[in-house]
Amino acid sequence: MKKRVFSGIQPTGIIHIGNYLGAIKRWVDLIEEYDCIYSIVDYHAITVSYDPKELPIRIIESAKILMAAGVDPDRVILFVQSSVSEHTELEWILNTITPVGDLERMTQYKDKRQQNVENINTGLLTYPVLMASDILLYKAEVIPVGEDQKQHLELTREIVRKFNRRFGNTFPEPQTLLGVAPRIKGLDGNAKMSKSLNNYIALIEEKEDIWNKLRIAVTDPARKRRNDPGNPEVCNIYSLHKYFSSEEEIEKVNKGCRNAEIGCVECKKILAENMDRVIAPIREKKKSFDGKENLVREILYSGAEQARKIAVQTMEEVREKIGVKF
Ligand code: AQP
Repeated sequence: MKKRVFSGIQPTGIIHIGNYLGAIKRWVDLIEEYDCIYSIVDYHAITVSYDPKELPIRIIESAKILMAAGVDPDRVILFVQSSVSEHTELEWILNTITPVGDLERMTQYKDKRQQNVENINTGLLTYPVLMASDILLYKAEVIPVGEDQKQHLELTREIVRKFNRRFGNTFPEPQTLLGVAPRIKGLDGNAKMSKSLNNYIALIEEKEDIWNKLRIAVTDPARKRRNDPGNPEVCNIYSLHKYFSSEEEIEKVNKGCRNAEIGCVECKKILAENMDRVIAPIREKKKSFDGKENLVREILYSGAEQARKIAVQTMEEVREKIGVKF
């Protein structure tokens, strides 16, 4: 029996290279060895302000990008969270064993509170409980995510221990599997690359846009002029080279920056070329799904059907264990 993997992504319609290197690339690498379930987690996305007319479009766009990046629906279950109502059902039950204090301590909740002062809703607080139910509904054991989700997974393990102690052994403790780059910084060179901060390069960015964004990206702030030597260790462009450029090029820009042989523009040009080499096939494949929205919908419906079969079984067991089956 293969171990089960679960992970999710919010349907913002944009997947950036942080999401890709932090999680999605791992999703794809795991397909061969594991039984993988991947979800477009729309109920997570409605905790912040959004346009209900746009959301269905974003769901489909996200599915197209995931498939273009290698999430093959013939080999994994790919579905939309809200299509399987057991997610929210299990969440309610898990809510009853999750201390409010634990949720209030979550870093993401504290950040989102500040970013959404006009709407600090309960969903922001209970987000990690829904995430726990996403995972536990499928009894997943391996969870590929970026570093920002580590704390939520620790809480999921805590919820598992509590549930199993109280109601008998039911769920395995899921393990966090960090991506190849657990925390990609945004083009501001400071914050996490993030859609809401608009400091990202999209996974389907056009070549000229990759350059336009990199051109103005922050480098070593102490390197004021072309002839100043720079420090690659504090330069975000250098850290991005590590994921897109060859060993020789990384060495070349490292040395060239330190002795001012290479300027930031040249360094960025090399990165832009290499980045485009990775992004171009994904971008083109994504375009091949454009106009085929009905096909994408069918894929997601069929994924939901497969996911539901597992979810229903888990909920049968959970209902019996917590004493509401009579
Ligand atoms: N900068 C990042 N570096 C590494 N991994 C990252 N992830 C997100 N940003 C980075 C990982 O991508 C997966 C899917 O993320 P999500 O859908 O939960 O979105 P997010 O983390 O909320 O991404 P954003 O861009 O920061 O969205 P907004 O701005 O809307 O909040 C997760 O595994 C995540 O760890």
